[in-house]
Amino acid sequence: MSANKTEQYAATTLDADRLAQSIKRHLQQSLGVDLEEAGPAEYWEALSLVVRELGLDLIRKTRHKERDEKARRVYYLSLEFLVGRLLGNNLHNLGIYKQAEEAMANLGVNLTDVLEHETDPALGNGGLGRLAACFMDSLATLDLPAFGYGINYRFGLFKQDFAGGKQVESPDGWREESCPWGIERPKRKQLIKLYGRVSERAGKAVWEDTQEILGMPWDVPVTGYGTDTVNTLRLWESRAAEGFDLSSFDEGRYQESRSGEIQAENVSQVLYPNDNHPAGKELRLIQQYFFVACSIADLIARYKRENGDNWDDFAEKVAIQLNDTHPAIAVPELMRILMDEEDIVFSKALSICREVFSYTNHTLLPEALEKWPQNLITKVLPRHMQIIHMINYHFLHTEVEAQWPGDNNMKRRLSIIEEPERPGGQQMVRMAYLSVVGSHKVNGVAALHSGLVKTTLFPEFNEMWPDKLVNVTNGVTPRRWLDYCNPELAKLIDDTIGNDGKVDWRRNLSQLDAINAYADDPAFQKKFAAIKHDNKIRFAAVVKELCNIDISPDAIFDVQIKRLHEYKRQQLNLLHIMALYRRLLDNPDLDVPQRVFIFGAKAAPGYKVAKTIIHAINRVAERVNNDRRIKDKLKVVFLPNYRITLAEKIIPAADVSEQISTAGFEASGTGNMKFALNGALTVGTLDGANVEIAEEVGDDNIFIYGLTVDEVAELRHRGYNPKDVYNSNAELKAVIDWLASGDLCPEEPDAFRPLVDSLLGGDYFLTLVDYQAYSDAHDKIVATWKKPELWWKKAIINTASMGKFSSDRSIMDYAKTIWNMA
Ligand code: 7GP
Repeated sequence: MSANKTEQYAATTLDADRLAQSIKRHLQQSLGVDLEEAGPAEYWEALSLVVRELGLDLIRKTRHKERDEKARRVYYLSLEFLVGRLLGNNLHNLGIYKQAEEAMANLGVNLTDVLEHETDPALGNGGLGRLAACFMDSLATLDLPAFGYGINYRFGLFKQDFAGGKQVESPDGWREESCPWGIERPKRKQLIKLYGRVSERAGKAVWEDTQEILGMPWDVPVTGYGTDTVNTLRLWESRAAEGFDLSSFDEGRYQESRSGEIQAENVSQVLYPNDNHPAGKELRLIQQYFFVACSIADLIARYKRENGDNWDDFAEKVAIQLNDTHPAIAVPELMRILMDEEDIVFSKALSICREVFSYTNHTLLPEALEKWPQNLITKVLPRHMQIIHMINYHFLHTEVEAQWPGDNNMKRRLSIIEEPERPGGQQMVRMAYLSVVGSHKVNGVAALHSGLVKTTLFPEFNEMWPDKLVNVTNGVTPRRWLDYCNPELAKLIDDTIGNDGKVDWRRNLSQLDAINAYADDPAFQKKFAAIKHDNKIRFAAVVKELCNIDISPDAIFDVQIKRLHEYKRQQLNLLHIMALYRRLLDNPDLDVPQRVFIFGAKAAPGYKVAKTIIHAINRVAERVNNDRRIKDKLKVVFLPNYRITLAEKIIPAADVSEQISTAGFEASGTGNMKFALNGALTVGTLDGANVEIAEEVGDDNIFIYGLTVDEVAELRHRGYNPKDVYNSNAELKAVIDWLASGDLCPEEPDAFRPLVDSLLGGDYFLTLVDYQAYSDAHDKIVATWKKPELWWKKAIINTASMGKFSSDRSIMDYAKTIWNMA
């Protein structure tokens, strides 16, 4: 590992003067802009080009080094990479942030303003996509040879606005702004096939009469912190293959004449906006196959360039991580290449696949587990469907048979192909089973979740292959989520525990532990609290600008930011806010601190109840924020268009972190880690990584409430009627009745019906059951807030105890237990 090499590299070539010269050169010669005309946007682009140059140079060197060392590479296949803004992060990682600041100042511009001109590449939905981005950062920081492979969507996750409190979506054409980070690499383009049919010639399967589309790679350099290593995120864009007949376009009959054929450009057009829910559309399957086929062909070509045609070493050189089941079609794709193009027999091909692939599961939600109709796969990828049958046959009749001889029921249960429940139903391909059967390791993303993967999701697989299912607890990169987003706190930590090579918490987060010694120190508490206050002032200005709401930095900032989903239970937060408001109306002189409840969340455009929850929160916010009777004791803010850039501003300003999912539903969560790292106290259920956060910070320093996984199971077993809770809790009944009354939305009195019906008609996510415990937990929060020395002690302990949750630790776990790379 190369401690300060980059700093040396950057320092010797790029001090502030050299940087300023390069910026000017790019302004004039790359962008054709006069210095006098240049504004922050142009400066942003020019500085990005400077950093890109440096990145490309280092990518080249990284590639040479890897080629010489012939190391194993990991390929991280993911339909989503939610990278966030790149310029500031790259400057930090390359060790030239200060120089850039100085260079810009010399040019009469403020770097912070310049950085605000970058649009977020929103190439992901939520947790799964952001995790992939944190992992890319850690892989480079740890000098591990790695590629990320994904799709260069033209439209990322939609932009969100509110009209009358309702979510309104519009397309996010992020690339219409200039994006200097992606570099087109025509030399590495791929041609992939779709549709057609399979015939047999001379005993060999031939996939023919196919349509072809071209995959054009765009490479994004991924810098590591304090190292020369720069890895590549290779994102594929679909294009019409050469020779694609465009004449019918001219005749205006394009749509009809080619109906039944896909329009190549459509494939990489849009990210499907679903989180924890598959879209099930043909185009989505094509997206999956498109990026998988391009990536596998690309990595095989690299292997052959470096190692020749000998397949014996392939598994030694290549590890492929499937980020959920979205890339699962990679298993039959690699089988197809090995068998049909490389003449390797089935059993050998399967064992190569099993050495190479591993699969991460990110959800237990039954409706989120991908299944594709067999008919659809047969139509789009006929050869792959045959291969899936071959894998399934071998699996059931050799492996399952050996484990449970003669047990046909077990074969039916474990079959990759699910038989229809009712006559006339469709056969479905279970992508999770395909992924498990094709991999050597399968991991969940937090200890609790991985346990449930073993006991409830894949118990039979766990019995068959006791070493296959493992845990790798998620993590977040401390570079972006502390150093970069909370520079004042980063500096306080440096000043307190040092930053001298021996201590380097940015790369060894467990060193934060040393901060625990200061948790009781009044002087340290004062500084810690002052930083939070500063962050809150800055964030209050953002709220004023975006929402025109005044919030006081002295209030408790209580934050829930994540995708809108019933299992995440924003509705529980809402019901409690409504109750607080009513308590204040009953007694405006109630001795309570000021509180601001802050939300950020996008709902999938087709998810009705989720959209209703957004609408209801906004309507309650409007009412509460404009009611003078409660004397500003309560405010509610719903920030529009939540995204990485907003998260970076909210998290350092948060006092309370809401992690309140129904136990057993949130696989891990990663926002929970970011908040605690920045000194917010968690109110949460014993779900996902909250369990491990509680272990690290200690039960006294987290507000845990609500049913546990076992209690949830027990309650479901006993049977549960939400009306019983509703009728026995007067406060809860009153707020639900209020929601149902139409009072909050007179022009559309039934607007909140879908939410009320979901709560009273089944309450699958047990919102009502957990209501009282949640409300009690908030009372404890208020009591603690009233004792500042206690509050700040807990906050400091939270920051100090987050060492485990660095994505560097996660990546080292993968490297050791799954990729065999460390
Ligand atoms: C998320 C999980 O919901 C979240 O708990 C976890 O922290 C995150 O992945 C990273 O592991 N899942 C998704 O974002 C998702 O879309 C469906 O899952 C496949």
